[in-house]
Parts: sequence; structure tokens; C-alpha cells
Amino acid sequence: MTYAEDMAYAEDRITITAAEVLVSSPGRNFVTLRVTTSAGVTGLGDATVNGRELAVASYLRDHLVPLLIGRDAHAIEDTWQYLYRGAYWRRGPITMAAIAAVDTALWDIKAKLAGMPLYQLLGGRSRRGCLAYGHASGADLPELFDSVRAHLDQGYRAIRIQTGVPGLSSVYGVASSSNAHVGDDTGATSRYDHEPARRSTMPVEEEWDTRAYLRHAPRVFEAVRNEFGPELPLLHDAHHRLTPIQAARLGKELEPYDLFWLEDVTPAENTAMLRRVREHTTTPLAIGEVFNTIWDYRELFEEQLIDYVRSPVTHAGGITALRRIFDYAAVYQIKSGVHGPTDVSPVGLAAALHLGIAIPNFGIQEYMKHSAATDEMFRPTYRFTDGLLDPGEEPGLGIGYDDEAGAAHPYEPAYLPVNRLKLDGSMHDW
Ligand code: KDG
Ligand code: MG
Repeated sequence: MTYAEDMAYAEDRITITAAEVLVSSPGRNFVTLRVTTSAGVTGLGDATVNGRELAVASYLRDHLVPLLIGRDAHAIEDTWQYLYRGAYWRRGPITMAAIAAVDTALWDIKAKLAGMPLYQLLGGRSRRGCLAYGHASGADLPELFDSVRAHLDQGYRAIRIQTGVPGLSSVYGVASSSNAHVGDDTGATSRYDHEPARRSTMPVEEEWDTRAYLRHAPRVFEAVRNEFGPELPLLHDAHHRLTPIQAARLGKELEPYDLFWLEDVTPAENTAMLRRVREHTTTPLAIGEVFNTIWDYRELFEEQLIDYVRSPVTHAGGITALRRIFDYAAVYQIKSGVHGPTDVSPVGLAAALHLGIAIPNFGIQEYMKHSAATDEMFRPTYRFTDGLLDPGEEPGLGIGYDDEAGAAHPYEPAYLPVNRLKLDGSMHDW
């Protein structure tokens, strides 16, 4: 008898009876997996890969869902290994987002069956709440200061700072009414603080000038410190655009402004580049939102080249895999700093909060509020109070999925922008 046949005879087994891939677009696209069990309990997982949603939907629908039917819903680790090792073609954002969705849905189910919020199964509460950072931005300093004040009024205790760069018409991370959520069904014309994907069949082209950015960024942080004082934790995302020596210069020049972190200073593929950056600066470094396995972090952890891990549950293979990454990071005093833009759905954010409230080495959680249409569809029960996010006390993840709302917001093609150098039009990292 094979192991699988042996397990099939186990008494009181709760099996997976169905798994649906739900692609919807309440203001932006999301890929959600809903797993149903013989006990009638369902679980949700987020598999959204911004701008490549249909690839992961197909991976799930065509290749993983057929393998799930009849499996033991409680055997989370075995299912993870079965999908990861079993694929032969390991790693990569599409594979790992698909595995993440299955893993997250199974944790949701296990916690619902236990009648507990998921964090209880991950070791219980380790802190009052998860410190969250919000996104302040402005085309210029007055607009940026208004945005910082608005975030402080909302209770944020840590704030990411992004601004326009003189000579460039639009820059990653800077809100504006002209690039408000395209097709946001709420009809919002408000500034987008966080939604770079535009609904269109082709990516929007932006332009970039590294020298102008490097001249401008330290002046912005000097002005923000002068205006808001030394206490407020400030973060900044360089969004993969610098060479190692440029990154080293930026880190060094920002040292007087005491950043909480400087994120994604160099492109993620060659992690050894961060050695050069680290040799020159004590500004804390965060990286990893485009990583997808523990292997991507090995060199960075063992050489202590970073301070914060940016992987979200959604893109790093789920709760099972991200938990392992955090445990490995803890050996080196490295903390969590989970990616939480709007393209991580409320399911992915809730999973991060259950993990974040439980682990010993929580650092900070990125938080960009989802649109009203998104929250109506997923009905999250996590709460943001006084700068802290709390996963709540509902059994499981505390997230729902409204099928009618999902059907009313079908998928629409959308892409992240691409970047070209202002100097000569060559392609650059966006
Ligand atoms: O889909 C891409 C976004 O998730 C990314 O651009 C957001 O860098 C980002 C961040 O730090 O939130
Ligand atoms: Mg980032």
C-alpha cells in the first residue's frame, strides 16, 4: 500500500472536496483561492501577482487544483512539500504564489476547525499589535508635508516618504490625482497612495534620472526631519533603481536623518551587491518583496547584509514558508518588514498579521488601505488602531469572500509601469 493509500484509510479524515480560483477586480485585480473541505469549512488564500494575474490563476486551476481534491486538509506541511518538490520546477513568483494560496487556505481551515484565530496556532500573541507604516508622498515638499500630517492624524506611528524628483514628470510611490486608481469602481478621483498598476493593455512608460534623484533625496529627508523632528520613524523605497556604489552613497548621505530603513536599493537578483552597500553605510536595509524562497535570503542572512525581510505571505510560498524564513532571520537579529501594498489582497495581509502578532522577531508591517470596493468584497476583520494593526479574534484568518461582489467586478488587464532613462530612452529598473 502506498503512503497516500494508507492515509486515505485514516479515520475522521477531513479532505479537500473543491478548490475554486476566483479572479476579480474590485478597483484592482486579485487572484483568490477558496478551498472547501468535507467538513464544510472553507479557507482562503491570496495568489495575486500584480500584472501577471492570469498566469498564476492558470497555474492553480490547471495544475494544482486537480492535485488537491481528496487530500487531507490538515496535512499542511505534506501538501506544501508535495507541491514544491513535486513540481520539479522549483521557485519563481508564479509557482510560489500558487503554493502560498493553497498553504494559506489550509491554515485558515485548520484554525477555523480549531475555533481559533490563526495566530493562536502559530504560537499565540507576542505583542499588543503590529506596528504599521503608511505611505506619505508629494510631488513637492508642501504636498509631502500635508501628506505626512494627514497620516499622523490617522494615527500612523511610522511613515514612508516618497517625493517627486525635479525634472521628472512621475515617480514611483508618489500619489497624484492624475494616476488615481484607474477604473476604481468607487469613482474615486483622490490621490492614489499606493496603486501603481494601471488598467490598460500596455504598461505606461515612466522616465528616470538617477543623478537627479540622488541629489534630491537627502534634501527631502533633511526637510522632513526639520519639520517633524527626530522621533518619527521614516522609511524610503529606492525601488531597485541604483547600482551598488550609488546605493552606498545614498545610504551614507541619509545617515544624519536616521531612517528606519532604506528599501530595495539595488535590483534583487544579485544579492552579493549588498556587501558593497553595507561596507559604506549604517542606514538599515530592507529587501525581499520580489524574492520567493528562503534560498534568496541565505547569503543576506549569513553575511548579515540586511536588517528587514520584505517577503509577503503571498509571494514567498505561504505561512509555512515565511515562518521558516523569519525563524532563520531571527538567528541573525534580522526582523520582519512584510510587504503590504494594495496588490497583496486582504487575505494576504490578514495572513501576515496573524504571523506578525505571533513571531518573536516582528519589525514592522507595511499598510496601504484597500479601496472600499475591495473591503466590501473581502470584509476583513483586522483593525488599525493607534498606529497598530491587529488580526482580530475571528476563527481562521477573519476574511470572507462575497461571490456576488466578485462577479460584479470581473478581471481587467492591468500592468505596472516600465521605466526608461530620461537621458537616452534605454530601459531601466522600475
Ligand atoms: O506590485 C508592485 C508593488 O507591490 C510594489 O511596487 C510596491 O514596492 C512596493 C512597496 O514597497 O510597497
Ligand atoms: Mg517596495
